[in-house]
Amino acid sequence: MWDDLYDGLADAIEEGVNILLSRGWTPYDILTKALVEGMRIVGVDFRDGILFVPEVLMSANSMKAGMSILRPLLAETGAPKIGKMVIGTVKGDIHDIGKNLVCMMMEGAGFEVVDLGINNPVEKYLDAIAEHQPEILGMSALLTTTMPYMKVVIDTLKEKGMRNDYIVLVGGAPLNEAFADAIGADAYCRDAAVAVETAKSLLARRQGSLQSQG
Ligand code: B1M
Repeated sequence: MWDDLYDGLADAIEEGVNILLSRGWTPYDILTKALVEGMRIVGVDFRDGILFVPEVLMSANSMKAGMSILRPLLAETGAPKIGKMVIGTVKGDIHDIGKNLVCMMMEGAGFEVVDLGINNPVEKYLDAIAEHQPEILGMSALLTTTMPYMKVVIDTLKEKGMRNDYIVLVGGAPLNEAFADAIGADAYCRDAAVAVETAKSLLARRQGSLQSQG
């Protein structure tokens, strides 16, 4: 499957996902061991100038084809929703595979997720949080040139006196904890599993402190 992902063969990836499911693999293992690991290999060769944008786009589309089979399976918990998150990739950035993965894992963990897609200016985030009233705001950036935009969004929340109304989680390959601290986010999430754990623990802490205030 890593080779099929590398070669951008979406049909073969769909077939591979279905074969692994029929062999009893869990959706999570297929996602992480087959798809995410395959995409990591694509990323290395993209970085090294062996693969180019059109090829990587085909790999990305194949990854999405596999993810679309897994998405309903991961979301199938039937449990009541434990919280709501609005998430989007920031302005200037069209990378969405990692963000989509975060959406899938959050849904699977029982969160309601409002996905704003890619290339979001601050207004889009503000409109969405006004409309959906989430507890969590998530932002994704994959480029060193777009990650500073997260600070624009957080600073705008501060200016409007709304910063403390939301848990702000940020993620994406070029980020780290120090960056998240520097821009005033609540936490940096290394991957989708960490995003779920962090969302759950910060939400629990927040609900605890709200209860003790009340
Ligand atoms: Co682009 N790209 N790309 N790319 N691309 C990178 C990011 C790059 C590192 C490749 C490289 O090594 N050169 C590089 C950035 C370099 C830098 O900024 N220093 C790069 C570049 C340069 C570019 C272009 C500028 C190339 C060009 O046009 N010359 C261009 C930019 C376009 C734009 O955005 N304006 C571009 C375009 C593209 C494609 C369109 C071809 C395609 C994107 C397709 C798509 O997403 N639909 C693409 C891809 C696929 C990649 C790589 C190869 C893979 C990214 C990916 O999907 N990873 C990437 C190389 C790399 O990252 N090693 C690269 C798999 C994914 C599962 O991981 O996204 O890290 P990731 O998500 C993880 C965590 O980061 C975290 O959880 C996820 C799941 O575990 N996470 C969050 C992510 N977001 C989160 C949000 C959260 C929490 C956790 O919120 C709560």
